[in-house]
Amino acid sequence: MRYTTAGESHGRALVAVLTDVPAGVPVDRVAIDDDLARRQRGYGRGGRMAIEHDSATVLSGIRFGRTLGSPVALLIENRDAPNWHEAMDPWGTGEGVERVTAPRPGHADLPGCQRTGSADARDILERASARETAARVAAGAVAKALLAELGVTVRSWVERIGPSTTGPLAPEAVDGAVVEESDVRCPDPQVADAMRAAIDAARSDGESLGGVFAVTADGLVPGIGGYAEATARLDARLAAAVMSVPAIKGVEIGDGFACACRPGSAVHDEIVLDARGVLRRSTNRAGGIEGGMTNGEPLVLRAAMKPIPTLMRPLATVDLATGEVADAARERSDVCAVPAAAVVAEAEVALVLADAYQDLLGRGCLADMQRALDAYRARIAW
Ligand code: EPS
Repeated sequence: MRYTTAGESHGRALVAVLTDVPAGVPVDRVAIDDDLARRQRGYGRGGRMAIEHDSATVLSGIRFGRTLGSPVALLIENRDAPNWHEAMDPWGTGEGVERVTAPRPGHADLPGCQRTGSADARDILERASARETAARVAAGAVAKALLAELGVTVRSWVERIGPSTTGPLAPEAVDGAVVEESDVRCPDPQVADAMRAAIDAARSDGESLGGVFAVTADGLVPGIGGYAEATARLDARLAAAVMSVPAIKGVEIGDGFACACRPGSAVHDEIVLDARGVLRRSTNRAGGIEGGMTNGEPLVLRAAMKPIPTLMRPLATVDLATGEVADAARERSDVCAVPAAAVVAEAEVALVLADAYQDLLGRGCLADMQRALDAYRARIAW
């Protein structure tokens, strides 16, 4: 399955369209809206989150709670839109609407204006805004529904916000219920306190903060992805998908960058037969991927998010209208959106995994995919 989205941050609505969706997948509307709510939560979010109560309306592709095999279109209304009617009017003249001409360092503002020839960074920032990721989360919830039927679950947690970190955690050491209760998605309550304090300090300093989150998937069969073609490699597909989330500057799988400074014997995971006679690994430094394919261990992916570029104590810029030195534009924004980005990355990971499962098991309907999965498991035998 593949998706595209449409919508500006302060336009009427966001839309996600998913194509190549297998028929017969049970989809729970509550699960979609739960994921949308999880994306909205998080200590350090801005005023917009008090306005929005994101909920997906199904426009097509789902009937009686099951996918039809036709494109699934999902609509999320922007409750803030009426406050921006003049600024975003598709048919207005724009007269009297203030332009954004002081591009923010680190934002899409300047390269976007250069690319498009626009003299108003609002033309760019409306779409570059992470508001768009709500549509991705709705699409990702459909991918998660397919994966659940294939025995795969995707979850996330936050390991670092600014200076406060737990260090890397293994999936089995992370209690999912604790993460879901935490407003910073951190499983360690003491580190979570330090994260909140760091966000408070950043807010009062007019600063913003980034961090590191982990996404993991359990229940994967070996061999998902591919080694024969560059475009089939699962690690490459996952990295591209997660890097497409605004503000993500780095992605690693398993021990990632740390592997570069260890000898091979301290990097690779020995192959063992477990008590049930299943081929496993004694460790999971590879993060569940070898040679561009799953190896049957949990997928472990980490991503680094930079601090949001909108600063209430702004950096210097050049005003595009006057050529004069200026303070960068201030827009209402978040101090920290790392917990939200983790939920968005879950969606991206789910969409890639669902598509890679379809590559192996077929694309027509869920029942055929499940039969193919049973046969595949039986053939692997161990
Ligand atoms: C966001 C909505 C936005 C911001 C944030 C993410 O709302 P507004 O711009 O109306 O305050 O809170 O946007 C950004 C971080 C960004 O880079 O633009 C959301 O729904 O996630």
